[in-house]
Formats: sequence, structure tokens, C-alpha cells
Amino acid sequence: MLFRLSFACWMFGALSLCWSNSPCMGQSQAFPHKMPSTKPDIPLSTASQRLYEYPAPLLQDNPLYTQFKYTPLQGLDYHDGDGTVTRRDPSRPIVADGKYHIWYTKRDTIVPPIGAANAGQATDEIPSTDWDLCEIWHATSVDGFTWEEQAVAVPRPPKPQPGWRSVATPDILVWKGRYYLYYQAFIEPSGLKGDWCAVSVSHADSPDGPWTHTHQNVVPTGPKGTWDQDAVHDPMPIVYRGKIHIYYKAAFNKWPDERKRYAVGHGLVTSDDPLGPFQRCSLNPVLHSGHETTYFPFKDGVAALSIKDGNERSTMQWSPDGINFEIASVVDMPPVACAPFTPDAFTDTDDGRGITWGLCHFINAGTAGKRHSILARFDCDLSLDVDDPWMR
Ligand code: AAL
Repeated sequence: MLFRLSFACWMFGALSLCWSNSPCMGQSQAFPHKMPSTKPDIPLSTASQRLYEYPAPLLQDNPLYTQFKYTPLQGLDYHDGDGTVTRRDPSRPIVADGKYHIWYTKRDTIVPPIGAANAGQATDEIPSTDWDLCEIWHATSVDGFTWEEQAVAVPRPPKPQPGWRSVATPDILVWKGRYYLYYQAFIEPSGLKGDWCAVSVSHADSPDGPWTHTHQNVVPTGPKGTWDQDAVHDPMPIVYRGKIHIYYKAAFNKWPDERKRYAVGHGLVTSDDPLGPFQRCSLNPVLHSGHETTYFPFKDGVAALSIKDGNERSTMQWSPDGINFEIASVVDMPPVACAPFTPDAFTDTDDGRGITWGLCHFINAGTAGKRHSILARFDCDLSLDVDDPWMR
């Protein structure tokens, strides 16, 4: 009885001590009703402190927050969605001769893909994945909604050149009046050992080609045992601080490796010459989330949209130097394989104006339940200058 009484007294004493020391009891230094634009000099919870650590202004004024609206494209045929034709992973649109130009992965095969798990049964006519046995095609548009397919820009080169099996996932660089297409070059069906491929480049005097294939792996991969040893995807070039910056993704442990340890990392390489050699950034990976890459100049730094995969999926990020990124906002339903129209991607601006629209893809089950992809348009407001007619 005596023990119970003294235990109760001890509990009461301990609880009242905790209660009186609890930060929840203080009222005198409350967070102000009008949101302070700089960190107030009062005790703050972790979430309140974090508010002041984001690179962009707070709440509704954040120029790196947006919602996305989607519109189907007109003018492209998909064989009624039977899975034999795919268009996916578009490049960013550029303007030349009064038209928008894009390049993208196109597959037109006798059957739909049989899937990465069956890659061993893929043949010269039967694709493993949606991006196996593909070519890079070119389309133009005057309004960004209706597109006219032109011709193949980069066909598969003969065996054993890089890309003989498939060329896919292109993006464009305009540098000193010439055009450079960077893309994934496969030398085996995707899925056989993983999604293994290197990045090749072709160049031309005009967006209409002809394109000269260099047959070179232009983005240096990491040494064996490192994160980007085998699979370098989604090359996206911008010109920043006088140099060509190419951001890329490496998917490590993607099938058939241990899927539960699947991870992505984004790397950066830079050069003064579009054909290389490119130097690897010593701080790679610069981002650990985001399936396809989307980077664009924003103010004097670089913004990134981290789309699928990783703890920071569905975030906009910003970096003051193109290397050290921080979360600027969280977004809903971001465009997959996002390829924004970015008029200042190649002007070496130190005052990037942002983006308002672009292209992306949707992966479709198709009528026979087989996978193929379609291109679509998105619109958004990640712009500091929406009155510029080319931004609309
Ligand atoms: C994508 C990209 C790359 C991958 C595959 C095709 O959307 O990340 O291109 O290899 O999926």
C-alpha cells in the first residue's frame, strides 16, 4: 500500500515536471497570424523551421509550384491502340522556321512487346519492352497540339554499332547553330540483363536532317561497381554557365536484378564540345528521385522536376549551381517523361524564365491488354514571364 502511494506520488511529480517544461505550454511567443517572410526569432517546430529552408518563396507565391493540365495530341496514328505502334519519351520542342519540332521514340513492330521478363525470347522482329526495336522519329507542329509526323531522324545503325538493337529516348541540343540529338543506344534487348544502354549522339545542320550518327558512347559511365556502370538513360542537355550540361538517369538494380533494391540516381556531365569529351561531376549523383530527367534554367540556377521513383518523387527542386538541389515544392500528377518547351535552355541565360507547356507520354494498356505509349501535351505555370508569346 505504501509502495503504491509513493509510486503514484512519484508519477504525479514526474508528469507535472514534464508538463511544465513542455514547449506546448508556452503562449507568449506564438507564431504570428501574418506569415513572416523571414524566419521569426522565436522557438520553432521542425516543420516551421523547414518552411524557411525551401529555396522558393512561401506558399501561394511559390513560382516553382504548379498544377498540370493534359490534352491529347492530334495527328498521330496508333493502329487503334493494338500495341504494335508506340510513341514515347519525346524531346523538348524547339522552334525553327516558324514551327515546333520534336523527336521521340517510335516503335512499329509486328507484335506488341512481350515484356522484360521474357526478353530472352525477343527476336529481330519481336520486341522485349515498349522501347525495344525502336527508331528516333521527327514531327512538327504550328500550334503544339496538332503534329505532323515527318520521317525517321535516327534509324538503328548496323550491328554491332551502339544502337543496332534500339535507339530511344532522345533529346535535343542547339549549339552554335547546329543541332545535336542525344539518345539511348541499345546493343541487346532491354530486359536481358537490366535496362542496359549507353548514350549516343547524332548531329545535323538543320532540324530536318540529315543526321550524322557518330556511333560513339558520348556520356562516360561510372567504373564497374558504381551506381551508373551499365544503364545511362534520359540524356537532357542544357547550356548553363558557358558549358553544355547533360543530366541523365541511371537505373540501378532494375530487373532482372533484385527489384526491391531498385533505385535511380541522376548524374551530370559537362563539356565545351557537344561531341565530348564530357567530364563527370564529382558530386554525382545530383538527385536520387525522378524516373525521366527534366531540368531547365530558372532564375540564375537550375530547376528539376522529379517525377516518378524515389523518396522525393513528385517534387520540384531548385539548385543555385546546377548541382546542389533542394525541394522547392510538392506537385500532383506531374507529366511522365516531361519534355517542356524551354526557349532559354540553350541561351546560357542567368535569368531562366521557366516553362508553361511541353510534351509527355502516357502508357496505355491497349485493346489487347498490351503496352504501348502515346504522346500528350501538358500545360502548367512554372513561368516568371507568362506574357511572352513563345511561353504560351
Ligand atoms: C523511360 C526512360 C528510359 C528507359 C525507358 C525508356 O521512360 O526512363 O527510356 O530506358 O523508360
